[in-house]
Amino acid sequence: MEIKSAAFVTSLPRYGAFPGRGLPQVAVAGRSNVGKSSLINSLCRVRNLAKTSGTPGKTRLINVFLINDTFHLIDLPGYGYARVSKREQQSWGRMMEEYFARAETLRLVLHLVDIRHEPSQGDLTMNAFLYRNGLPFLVAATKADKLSRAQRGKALPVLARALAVQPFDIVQTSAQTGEGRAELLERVGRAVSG
Ligand SMILES: Nc1nc2c(ncn2[C@@H]2O[C@H](COP(=O)(O)OP(=O)(O)O)[C@@H](O)[C@H]2O)c(=O)[nH]1
Ligand SMILES: [Mg+2]
Repeated sequence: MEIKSAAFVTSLPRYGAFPGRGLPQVAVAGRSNVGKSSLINSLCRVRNLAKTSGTPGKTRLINVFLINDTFHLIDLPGYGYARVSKREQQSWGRMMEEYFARAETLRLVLHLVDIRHEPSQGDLTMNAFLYRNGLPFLVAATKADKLSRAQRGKALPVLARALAVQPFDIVQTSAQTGEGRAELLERVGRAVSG
C-alpha cells in the first residue's frame, strides 16, 4: 500500500463521534515514548502530522488521522509513564477500554515495543488485553536503528517469548531510517482492504 494522503482529523479526550467515523481503523498502541507518533509520521512521510515529544507522557488524547480518504489511523495515548498519578492511570485505562469496546471498525492494532528493552509491565498488560479480546495485532519493535544486528538477534527472541509471538512475526522498525516501513504499510493495507 502507498500512502497518498494523510490528514489530521481530530483529538479526542474520550472516544466518541468524529467526522467520518465508521471507516476501517488501524490503531497504534504502546508505552509513552516508544515512538508511536514518530512511526505514524514516518509511515505517512509527513514530518509533523503526529506531534512527537522528547518529554513523554503528554499525549493524553486519542489522535485520529485520515489516510488515503479510506481509513483512520489512531494514535492512542501511551501507557507506563512513571510520573503520572494513580488517578491519571485509571483514567487512561478507562479511555483505552472505552476505545477498544467502541471501535467496531478496528482492523489492526500495531503494538509498538522498544527493541532495546525487555517488555515492560504495561507492554505485557497490553499484550494480554489484545489476546484476551481477540484483537488482531502486529508487534512492531521500534528504534531498531539503535541496535546492531547481533544485539537484535538477542533482543528479538526475548521480546517474542514475552509477547507470545514468533520472532519472525515482529516487524523491526525505525522512524529514523525507514526500516520496516514497507512491510508495515503492506500489512496495514491488507488489514484495511476487503
Ligand atoms: N533513534 C530513534 N529514535 C526514535 C525513533 N522513534 C522515535 N524516536 C524518538 O523517541 C522519542 C519519542 O518518540 P515519540 O514518537 O514522541 O513517542 P510516542 O510517545 O510513543 O508518540 C522522540 O525523541 C523520538 O525522536 C526511532 O525509530 N529511532
Ligand atoms: Mg505520541
